[in-house]
Amino acid sequence: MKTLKIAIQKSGRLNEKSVELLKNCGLNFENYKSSLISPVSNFPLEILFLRDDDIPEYVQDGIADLGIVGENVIEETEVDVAYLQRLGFGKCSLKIAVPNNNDIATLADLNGKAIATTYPVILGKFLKKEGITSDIRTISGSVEISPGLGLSDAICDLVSTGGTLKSNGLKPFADVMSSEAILISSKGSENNDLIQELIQRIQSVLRAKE
Ligand code: PRT
Ligand code: ZN
Repeated sequence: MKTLKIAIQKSGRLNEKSVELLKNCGLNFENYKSSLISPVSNFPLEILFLRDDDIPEYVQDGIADLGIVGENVIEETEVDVAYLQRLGFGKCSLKIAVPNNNDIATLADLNGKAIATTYPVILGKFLKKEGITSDIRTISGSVEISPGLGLSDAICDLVSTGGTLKSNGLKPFADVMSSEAILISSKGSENNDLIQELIQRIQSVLRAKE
């Protein structure tokens, strides 16, 4: 049978839990060191270690059959992939946050305001649905410092503990989406026998954790 490929994050917030999940499924492989591909010795599978941003497209294009990535990244890249299983880790929310002292009280107050984010696609859809027209400023990182620098009136960023917002004098204002790590596959490969076998194993690991 054809060897499958699963793409997981190389390093970062999802790496450790992704590796742990696959190991708990009984898969034997070396964790990422310098090689981008690690073969599994006891299952026809290879692990690809990638930047999380690249995972949805690799899966959509069939370069990887499967991937583990945050729902936020999938939605932002607007790929067409199959959602196979929510994995219960990497939980966070994408929120609009505003400075503690400000005059933004309702969503409508965001009209004409500048919002800095690394999630312009998701934010754009949210604002459109709410009938709000803001100036979306796409930046590549350190979003939380932009209101303090006078670069924006609000931000839209991922929040888990809320500590980052707090230490930058910001408070959560509106929930845009909630997210967690998800197992995805290329469209049409969901019914592959090996993929089904892996899903079964993952589901029993998740059930054992409940
Ligand atoms: O290098 P690579 O591109 O692969 O990684 P990355 O730096 O883009 O992503 P990484 O590792 O930071 O996050 C990977 C995924 O983890 C995200 O896409 C989310 O699905 C998920 N996740 C869960 C989070 C958080 N929680 C989170 N808190 N991703 C980022 N954050 C950041 C947030 O952007 C903010 O800067 O943490 C800060 C807020 O955290 P709190 O705890 O202070 O609220
Ligand atoms: Zn990334």
